[in-house]
Amino acid sequence: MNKIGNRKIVLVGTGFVGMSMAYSLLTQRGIDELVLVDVNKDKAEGEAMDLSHGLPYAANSKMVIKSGGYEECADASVIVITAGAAQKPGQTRLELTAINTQIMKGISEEIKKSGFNGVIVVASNPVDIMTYVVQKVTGLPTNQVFGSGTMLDTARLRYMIGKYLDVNPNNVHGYIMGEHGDSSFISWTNSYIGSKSLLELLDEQGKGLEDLLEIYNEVRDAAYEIIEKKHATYYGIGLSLNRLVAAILNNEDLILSVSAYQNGEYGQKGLYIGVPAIVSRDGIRDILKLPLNEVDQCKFDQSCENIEKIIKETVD
Ligand code: 6V0
Repeated sequence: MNKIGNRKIVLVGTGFVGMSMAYSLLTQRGIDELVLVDVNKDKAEGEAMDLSHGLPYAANSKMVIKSGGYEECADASVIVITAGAAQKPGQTRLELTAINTQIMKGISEEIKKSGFNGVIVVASNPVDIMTYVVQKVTGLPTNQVFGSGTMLDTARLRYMIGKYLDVNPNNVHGYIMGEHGDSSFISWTNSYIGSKSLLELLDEQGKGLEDLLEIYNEVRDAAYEIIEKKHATYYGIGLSLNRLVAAILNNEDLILSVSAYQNGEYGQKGLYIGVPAIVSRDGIRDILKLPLNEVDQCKFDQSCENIEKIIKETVD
């Protein structure tokens, strides 16, 4: 049974990404306990001390923040995994696979031993593959394990389109789908500004498709560019994970583009990949099926093929 009642979160991996999320969790009211787990115990302990000292000014000043081991997972409601090696300049996410697969296996075995039965969110890269590994090893139902997928890419897209059209990014409805990586894509025909078709709006304003393609390229290359400039990306994903945790804890039924297990919704089965999905207390409640045109369906299938190939070569 899901133990959402106790509103306890375990974060595994207290690096840049994990701590960006942890810091932003302090802006939420609904969290009772946050436990930091890291192979580097001193780091986890130091981070817990540092964060705790901000509690008098946090949304919930009575939140308990501490470092600990995997036994803390037993009664947790959500585990977020951000452990692992990060992407180096010039390195693709997929090249990280071999190292991070081993790390995910070790962590998942410990989580399984604890008897955890809540929701696991994976952010470690390559996220679609790492989520697959975590689900396989923990043996938890596929809806209870999912990845941050293309949530960050979608946030970047909404931000950039919002700026381009001068509308609030909250009114930009469109999803980056596919692998969180080079083969991701956006279904423009399923993108809306408010309830108006994005393509119709552009047509009305005499704007061309080239601008959209440029925006997509910027979204796709954003991680590479940021890593080139500051060696890592973490605030965007930290806030994305913070939003995901809230959606789970508050049973929000919020539609987000995450790495969800495929049961044929888009014609593919047996892998995790970025699609819009309804996130609630039990993890993924359902996948939103968008009517993909032939070109987009081909892109989706190709992205799945890329992921499956890597899984066969490095994981299975
Ligand atoms: P980081 O700052 O090096 O932190 C990684 C942390 O993991 C360190 O504190 C390590 O000590 C810890 N760690 C390593 N092995 C283990 C283990 N076996 N058990 C527990 N802890 C361990 O990396 P950063 O925080 O920048 O990145 C973490 C992961 O997030 C990487 O795989 C990134 O590629 C990935 N990202 C995912 C994004 C997404 O959109 N999903 C976005 C950005 C980064």
